[in-house]
Amino acid sequence: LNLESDLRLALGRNELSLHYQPVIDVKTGRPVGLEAFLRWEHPTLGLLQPASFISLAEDSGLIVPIGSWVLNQALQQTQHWRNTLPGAKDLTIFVNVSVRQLQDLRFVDTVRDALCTTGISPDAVTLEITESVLMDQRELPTAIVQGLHACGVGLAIDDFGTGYSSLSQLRWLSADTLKIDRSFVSELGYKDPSSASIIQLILGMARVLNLSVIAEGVETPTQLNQLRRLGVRHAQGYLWSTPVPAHEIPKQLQAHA
Ligand code: G
Ligand code: G
Ligand code: MN
Ligand code: NA
Repeated sequence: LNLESDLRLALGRNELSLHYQPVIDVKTGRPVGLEAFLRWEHPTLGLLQPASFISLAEDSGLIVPIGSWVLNQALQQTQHWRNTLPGAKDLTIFVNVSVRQLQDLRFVDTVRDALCTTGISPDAVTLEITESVLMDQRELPTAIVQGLHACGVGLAIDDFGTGYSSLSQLRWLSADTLKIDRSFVSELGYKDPSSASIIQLILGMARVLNLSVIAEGVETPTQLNQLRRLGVRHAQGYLWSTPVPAHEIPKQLQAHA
């Protein structure tokens, strides 16, 4: 078994797919966006989660062609839903990108091409970058950050609160959205009030920097109520849905249309 040579063939063999998890407006309970998650249907190992192959894809450089496929697939699918499903015309899409993709100077062209080919509005698209990337700013070329802003797509900082980004780094990246790491959400409701304080701090910072906030990993009604009380407006998590295959999305969106 050589996972790397299998992954090299996976794209051409149509073994990759995307699952989608709704992002919910907690005031209305309606899905307003989707986050795309990569899956690999391996010929003998079955359905693989990204944890078992993303670092392989990054180390081998295969993340570049795979990431380009992810972007095109997610944007095309979302634009199709925006055009065909009732109540979905403003649906947004969140796409995870690895630092390895952001270091390839062709990445901005990949994004621009995907926007052109699919015709989706750049306002509807946000790229997620994990916070740890900001720890070393040299990892993220300024030309790419500027190029992405010029394309008009949004940038979100994923797993926020687990890395070490400074306010000046946040301002430099000029992100639009902070995604609160699910570790803070999962601790809500226990006796230790520190995760609620951290979430309050993140919300205050987001207000000052004019950023949107999404809470990740919401699993219980208690967590949702606490988040509402703290003033969180958008959330995602198993409370509403796990990431699901594309064919299940229309009925999820229509249930709320
Ligand atoms: O879907 P979840 O199962 O197991 O995802 C695990 C991790 O893999 C997450 O950190 C997520 O950001 C990352 N991931 C999921 N899909 C993609 C993708 O399409 N591209 C990249 N670069 N990372 C992804
Ligand atoms: O891209 P990111 O690193 O944020 O990936 C989020 C990961 O968390 C994915 O693997 C996704 O499947 C998973 N996830 C999404 N919602 C929940 C949840 O409510 N609880 C838990 N435990 N995991 C979740
Ligand atoms: Mn993410
Ligand atoms: Na995250």
